[in-house]
Amino acid sequence: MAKDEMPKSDFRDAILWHLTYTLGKDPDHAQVFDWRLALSHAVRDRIVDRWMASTRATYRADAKRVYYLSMEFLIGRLLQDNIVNLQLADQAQAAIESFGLDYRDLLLDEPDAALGNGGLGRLAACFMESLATLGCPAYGYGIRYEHGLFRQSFAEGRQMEAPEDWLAQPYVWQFERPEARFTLGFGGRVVTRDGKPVWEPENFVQSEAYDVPVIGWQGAWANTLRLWAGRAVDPFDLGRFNAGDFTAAAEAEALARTISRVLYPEDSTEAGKRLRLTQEYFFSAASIRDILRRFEADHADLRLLPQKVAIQLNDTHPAIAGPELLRILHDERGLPFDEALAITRACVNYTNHTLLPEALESWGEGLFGELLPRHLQIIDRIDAEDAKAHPDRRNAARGEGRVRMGELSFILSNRVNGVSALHTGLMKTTVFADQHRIWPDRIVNQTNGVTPRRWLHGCNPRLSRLITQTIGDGWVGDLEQLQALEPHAADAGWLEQFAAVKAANKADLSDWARREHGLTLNPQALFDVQIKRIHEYKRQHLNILEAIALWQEMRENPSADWTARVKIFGGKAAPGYFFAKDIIRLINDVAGVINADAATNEKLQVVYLPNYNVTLAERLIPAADLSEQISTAGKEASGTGNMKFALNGAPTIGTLDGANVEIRELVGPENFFLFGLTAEEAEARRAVPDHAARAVAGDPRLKRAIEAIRSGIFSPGEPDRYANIVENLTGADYFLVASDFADYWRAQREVDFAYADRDGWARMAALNVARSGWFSSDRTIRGYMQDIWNAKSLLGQE
Ligand code: B1H
Repeated sequence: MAKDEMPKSDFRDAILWHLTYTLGKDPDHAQVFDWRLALSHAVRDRIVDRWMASTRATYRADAKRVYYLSMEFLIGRLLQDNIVNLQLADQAQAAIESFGLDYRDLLLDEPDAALGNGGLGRLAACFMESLATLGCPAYGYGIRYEHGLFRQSFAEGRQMEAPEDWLAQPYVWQFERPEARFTLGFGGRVVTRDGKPVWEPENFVQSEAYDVPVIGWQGAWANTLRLWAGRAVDPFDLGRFNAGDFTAAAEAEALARTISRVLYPEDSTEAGKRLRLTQEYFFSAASIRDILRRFEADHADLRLLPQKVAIQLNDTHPAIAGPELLRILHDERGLPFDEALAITRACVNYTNHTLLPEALESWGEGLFGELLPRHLQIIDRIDAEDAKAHPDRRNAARGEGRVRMGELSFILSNRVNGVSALHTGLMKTTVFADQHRIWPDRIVNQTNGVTPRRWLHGCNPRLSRLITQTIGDGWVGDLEQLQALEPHAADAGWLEQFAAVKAANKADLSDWARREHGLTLNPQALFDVQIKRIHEYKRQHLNILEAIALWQEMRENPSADWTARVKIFGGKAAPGYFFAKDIIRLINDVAGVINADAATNEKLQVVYLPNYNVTLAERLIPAADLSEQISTAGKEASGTGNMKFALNGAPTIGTLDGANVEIRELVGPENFFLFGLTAEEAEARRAVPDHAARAVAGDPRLKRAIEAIRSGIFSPGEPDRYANIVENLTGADYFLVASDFADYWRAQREVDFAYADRDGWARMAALNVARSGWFSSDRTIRGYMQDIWNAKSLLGQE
């Protein structure tokens, strides 16, 4: 094969061609890494034609475009996802195996792109895939962090953090766009010229674009994820270099690159740092300029903007996009303020993802005004206009010396949405009650969803095959078709096959855990999994307390008929969140003691897998028997892991929180292990004096478990190691761990009982699969298209 004979049709030849001419490698000396890149290039080629066709179709139709602005896109690995969506899996596997290589090894060689913290970032990635699947013309805008979320390891049970390095090797999925640069200003002052305010920034950086194509199911449509990187306007100061100051010569470039250097590892807390605000403005302003450039290429009348552009703010992190759009329309394009405000408001929408007070962004007006002086004036003017129209309005965007981003996003949005029914209801009665009274039509609900391509078809090939054999393959693009499985859940022969899939997935996980971590998991045991960020409201400490109590009871009563369990944990803590780090260490300490106890370790094991990420989730969820969704009611806005587990046949033990409520309604209360206070009861319980101390005193199991921690048996020689946790559990206990413990214990014993009936359990698990089709992010995106964006699918027009 010669270079000018680039093979189009034969996939095997295409891989060889790229290995040779793109990577310059002789097949005889190529490593897994080289083959993986060659395969990725061959796959990428097949995306590009469809990608261009989609872009052309959007131009041709002059269609409305959706712009999804998000600080985070937790995309994980893309090679398998792209292969799956192009339906190349069989060809790719055959080609790779014909070279004598292991196909899975190749897929796993790709770095896991962790440009996000958790649910919020993963949701954005699922949404991008569903937007493409549905043929909705859309762009994702975010930041091309050089370092994604840190890598986690444990040293003596403690979390250690190391920088993540996904860009240390070539990233095949990105296309650099050096021509799509914008120069962005920061700081400086606002002067008046010809009676008009003019912002004169003091510092400038450039935004450089990198595009990642996102291909939908069956390759019918592809959209663009555009990630911005910081670059200096003048990257190199030759004068300083010639004067001998070599480091200073490159200082501007180093500073500019700092903006997109690292993802803030906070999840559900607000960082409040100058660099964070700089990042937020940087990517929001670059995106707004790009959006306007694309619009103005074909339209002269800015009043048409709301017909052609829908902007979605993924939480408040890109909220400054609103004032930036308004500023450009008014200051730079010369529209009257009220018209610029009306246009902005008709384009922008805001998704709220949390009501936790510590997560609601606000900036000191000093810092804000230093960085964005003109935006501060614009925010004041918006507040003033609203005060005129609604004199009884409280909650201005600026007040008490701060700029509050939730309020700002709300008043600048056409629609504001929550991410589950319960959460949206709470928005109306708590954080946004005042706004809801004034604008009763603005808040709408869009319950989250997950893409079935990655979270069932891709990650669980055995279950995918069984489903397709049973009901055909239409479910991958239309997940509600899973309902057709329901009659089979009453068929003993089919249930046996279904149970065999889970058993095989568990065996795979056990093999991997032995290879990778030297662990021996009992594959007969119930795999009980809690994977998510570590946070007090998510209550990993409730789970580990139950493990301690169970262990104590097993020791006391060794001959009882215990259901064997493996409790599996995974998740990272924000580096500065010390309580969460204590919880990690406690789980690891407890695991050490329990797993070493020969009297119980056939019945109970505790395992904490390090460095939880998208790839590990794809491994664990198909192998899980039980899904732990045990947040304090009212605190988890939605959850999306909960949906992935149900879809993969793991029933939930959970509270009435977030989307758990909707999962329980859909799968049926008899297929869900409910426990705990409701959101309303939780609020009331907090007002009861000494609620935690009373709960502990009233529950001998809980008391004994806490005593064990206090005694130091899990921290020999250092009984005070967990004094903070113990004090919290018996004292303030804001997250009501003690109050919910007894009911959690009861529900867990119901799980034990139900799992002992293997046929009954398989039926319950199968019904979870059959009834979870509604949780596809395709359904969610259809909801946004209809209720929020007024956007149309262009499928069939490409
Ligand atoms: C969610 C966040 C979040 N809610 C601040 N809020 C961040 C807040 O870097 N920060 O400053 C990062 C993330 N993340 C999650 O969103 C909710 O807790 C989940 O319940 C929900 O499922 C998910 C997606 O809607």
